[in-house]
Amino acid sequence: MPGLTAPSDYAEEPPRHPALRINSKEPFNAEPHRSALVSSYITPVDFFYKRNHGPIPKVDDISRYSVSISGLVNKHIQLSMDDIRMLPKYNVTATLQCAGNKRTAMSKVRKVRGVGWDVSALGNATWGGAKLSDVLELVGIHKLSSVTSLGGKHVEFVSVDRCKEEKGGPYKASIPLKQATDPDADVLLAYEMNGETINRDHGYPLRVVVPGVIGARSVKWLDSINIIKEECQGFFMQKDYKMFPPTVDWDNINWSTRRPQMDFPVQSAICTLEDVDVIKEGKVRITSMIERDV
Ligand SMILES: Nc1nc2c(c(=O)[nH]1)N[C@H]1C(S)=C(S)[C@@H](COP(=O)(O)O)O[C@H]1N2
Ligand SMILES: [Mo]
Repeated sequence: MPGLTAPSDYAEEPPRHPALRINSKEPFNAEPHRSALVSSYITPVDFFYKRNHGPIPKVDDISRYSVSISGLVNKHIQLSMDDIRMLPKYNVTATLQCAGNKRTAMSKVRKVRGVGWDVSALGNATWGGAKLSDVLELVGIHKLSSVTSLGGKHVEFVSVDRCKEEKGGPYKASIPLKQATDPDADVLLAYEMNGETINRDHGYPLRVVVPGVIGARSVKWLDSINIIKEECQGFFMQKDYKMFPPTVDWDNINWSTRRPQMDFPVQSAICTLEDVDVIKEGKVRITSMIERDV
């Protein structure tokens, strides 16, 4: 049996906290209520939003799990979990935010496609793992390089989960090689979340975390890394997660005219109130999360 497999249906989903607001059951998409989101600076794993495009993969035998690195590099390798754990371990506290956050509110202005989210499709976690820049050195790609000797300019991450958008194929995404090889960009292959082994919903046994970039590029259940010339041609890079001016609609969209969305500022929202709450007229004191924690 291979180390990591993708179920074809939802019969073996992991348990989830009953307090989550479920936006779609299959695939499972859920977020915490606003008050739960702001109750701590580090979002507990149970309350961290879960964003999936298919059934959650399963590890049958962790000793057989490996991630391959191939493509436009001279050396192709397979790394086991032990190999990854042998590299220096970093803990990076970073906010992961889905590009679809606040979609429900946006739809009130103009209809948006996709799963509806309130304001909590984001979370702040401490991710533990190896730096991608260290991993890429194992195949001879030096720190801060933006092109390999064979012409590779992008790093593609491929999972095993089956998505209908990929016609049953796996979820995938890429980032520029320059970002992947920059130790200061803190791109991780993470095996821990908030000090514990990362759970199935969040990418067990290994996921990518790309700080500062839309959540869609932080590929979960990592199966292979490919060094490629052009950016990944997957659905979520080319036919989704792009920004267009208001003149563009579904009947006149030309996807190739825009780059995939990458950098994404963290959004703010008032979380101690729900949309239906009413407050008295007058002065209101607003306290930020950061202010509360320091
Ligand atoms: N393999 C895989 N990786 C994935 C996804 C997915 O469906 N499959 N969803 C992406 C999206 S759109 C987001 S916003 C984040 C969500 O990560 P989380 O569920 O750990 O919060 O994972 C990304 N990585
Ligand atoms: Mo997302």
